[in-house]
Amino acid sequence: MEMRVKFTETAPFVGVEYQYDVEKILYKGKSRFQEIMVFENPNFGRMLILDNVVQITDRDEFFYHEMLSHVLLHAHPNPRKVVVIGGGDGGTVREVCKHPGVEQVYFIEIDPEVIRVSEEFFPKVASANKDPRVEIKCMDGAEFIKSCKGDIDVVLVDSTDPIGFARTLYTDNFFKTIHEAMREDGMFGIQSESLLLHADIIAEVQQSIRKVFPISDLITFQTATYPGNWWTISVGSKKHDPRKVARPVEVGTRYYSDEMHAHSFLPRGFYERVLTGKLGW
Ligand code: AG3
Repeated sequence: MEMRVKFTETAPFVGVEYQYDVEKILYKGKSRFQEIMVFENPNFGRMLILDNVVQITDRDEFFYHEMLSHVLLHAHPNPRKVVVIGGGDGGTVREVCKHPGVEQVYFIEIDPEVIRVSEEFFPKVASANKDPRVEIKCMDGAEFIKSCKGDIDVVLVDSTDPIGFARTLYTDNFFKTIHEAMREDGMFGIQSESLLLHADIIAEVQQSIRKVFPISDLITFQTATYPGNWWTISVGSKKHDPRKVARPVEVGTRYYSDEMHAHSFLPRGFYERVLTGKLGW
């Protein structure tokens, strides 16, 4: 019988485990912060794994990166300065760079090894790292945000799961510093796990955002390779309604569109139940 090598993800906070066939391990190493692995799977292509948790796959990374970037960048009428925290693979920065009006992108990733490995094994994902508008800084995102002077339009937090060193990115304090770092009509989005498996985490993040921002909301979309598959991005906004497309969609995308924008948000009644933790599961 043919023996297949398997990878079993150990994602935090969940009682299910996803398992993938490993065709070939392309990279395995340890940085100052975490274990990094890249392998090839017959369905998803190359997969990037940090501390045994799936971060991206060749096949479905675009859903996540497009939804994290374009919903807010189109709800904002004129985003010029954008901060991306985390997302060392470069996928979010690549999507942000599709907007010709964006003048500056601060790419803040704590672990330089993730950037290096992604540039080597995921060149299509890391393709905008050399864009002249992109400034890469390898440091703690919370520290960087503190140093901003209120001139940021959009902040996108593309973090690993909220444990370990990513935990500080999910606190009231961090949301407050984001609020201060942005202009009077700034907007921010942070990946906030699965609606089906982590409703408690989402409610907590949403309530923290509500304490700081007048407008909060939740973007949801599907992803094959994160547990629970129904994934979320929590949104805080100072002025603009994230549900409204503020300018024409002219960027080249595979999934996001103005029609998709309308489908990105939950019906308001259901959203209120998510926010108040009354989903009943
Ligand atoms: N950011 C992490 C998404 C969370 C994945 N969680 C999980 N599989 N349990 C993805 C980085 C993409 N730029």
